Amino acid sequence: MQKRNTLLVLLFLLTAGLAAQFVDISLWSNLRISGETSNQESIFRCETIDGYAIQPELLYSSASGWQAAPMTNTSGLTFEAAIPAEPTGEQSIRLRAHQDSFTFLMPGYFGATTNENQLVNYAFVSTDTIGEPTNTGYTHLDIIEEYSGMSDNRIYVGIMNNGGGFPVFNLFAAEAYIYLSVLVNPETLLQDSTAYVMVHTLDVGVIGPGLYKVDAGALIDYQNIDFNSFTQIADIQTNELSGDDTLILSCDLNDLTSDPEWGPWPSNTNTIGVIALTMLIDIGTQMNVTMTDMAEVAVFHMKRFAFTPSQNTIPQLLLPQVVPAGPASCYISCYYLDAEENFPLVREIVFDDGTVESLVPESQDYSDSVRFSFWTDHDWSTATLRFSDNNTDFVTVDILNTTSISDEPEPKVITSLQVMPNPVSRNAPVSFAMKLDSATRIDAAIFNIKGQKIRVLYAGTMVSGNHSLVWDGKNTNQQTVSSGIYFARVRAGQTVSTVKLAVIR
Ligand SMILES: [Ca+2]
Ligand SMILES: [Ca+2]
Repeated sequence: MQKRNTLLVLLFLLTAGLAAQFVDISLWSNLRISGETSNQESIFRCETIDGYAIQPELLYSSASGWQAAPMTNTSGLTFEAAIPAEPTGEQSIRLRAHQDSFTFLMPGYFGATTNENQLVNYAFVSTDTIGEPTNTGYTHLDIIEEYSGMSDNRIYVGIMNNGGGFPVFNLFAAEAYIYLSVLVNPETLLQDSTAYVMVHTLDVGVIGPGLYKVDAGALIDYQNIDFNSFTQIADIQTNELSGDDTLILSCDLNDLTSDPEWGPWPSNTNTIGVIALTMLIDIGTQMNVTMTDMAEVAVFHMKRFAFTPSQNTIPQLLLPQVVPAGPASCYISCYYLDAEENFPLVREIVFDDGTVESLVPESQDYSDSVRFSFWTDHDWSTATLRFSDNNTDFVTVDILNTTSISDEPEPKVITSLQVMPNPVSRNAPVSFAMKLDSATRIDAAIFNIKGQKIRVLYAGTMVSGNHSLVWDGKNTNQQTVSSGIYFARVRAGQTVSTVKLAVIR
């Protein structure tokens, strides 16, 4: 039991510290929600960290309390869930991930109207083995579940025990009891190894109640724990939820985060490492301290995610742009901005030939405008950018391909393009003679009268000078084309030359 605990503490410190050093310990990123769809759902998405792809569990608030929604791994590291929308009011989402002896979660949030004296408003962290300590009569020191909560300015840790209340002193047994929760900043733990401890006990000359700071090394060597090395920095509040066998320890976040050794706050990842413990002090002759139980390691992600599905405005599309991006290609972009910070369920470009492509977001932070872009070498003149945050109401903007049109005369790359013979007769190859005044990228192809590319003649760089290309009158599938009108188009840099061909069979 004690060996296991030592290993767990070490694991905790190393996991938390190393993760903060080398990996983003925010297990989830890019939390975002859509508008309410016609199915009366909002779609929630997030990314999880590569290598830590633990299946997230999602709870959402509803009029009938917290409900679970399954999260699906939709692509890569992206997880998605459909949240049934409440007709009115705000909804919240809490995520939790549990693996081995480690839980990562968003604590329950206490707003102005949330009662922090009700266990139902806390987020469940994890269960703990029932039966420690093995001595009879210590059910109050046996942690069986842990809970978490936060408000805008406090952090709450709930310890549920195996019954017997939360006594701090037993006169007949000459014992005092300590209920405590260790708090660490995973991002600075390895630099200064400072841990913080909320302590609930009776001061019998060993330690009194309060918020302390201590070198984490003193906790690892808990069998020789020296409370003299603990420095009190503030008070804590405790609250026993007697009907639920749960003790709530809480401290002011500012007392914690304003301590010089805590580090910057809010931190990059907004996380706090938490571990709940119970201890027994033999106040007979020895004042001996024994650790009696320890809950699982937890990392609280101090993030609240809330949204109001009944309120929705459609997004705005700003600054649509088409810019050249190399030979015969362009870069299409626009900015997407939504008042409710909804991400788009539809984000597509529809070209004039009906081709539909997905625009790619350059960020997933919808609290600000997000640039969507798409690189294409598609042959197009007009296109429509089409977005929707709820898959029902759409916002569109039409764009023109201006990349081959310029106010300034383009440097003329092709000085001549001739075709022989024209009209084209049966089985006679068509020759294109052209003169280039500089080395350039050339894309030459034959198109039918519907504008469909039927054969690529050349795609690559050509040096300056005279060149010729030959078309054997066949399409890409090596079939001889039928009689009719065709076009040979040669794109050189940003200039395009087209020659009409009459094929007579
Ligand atoms: Ca236990
Ligand atoms: Ca919206």
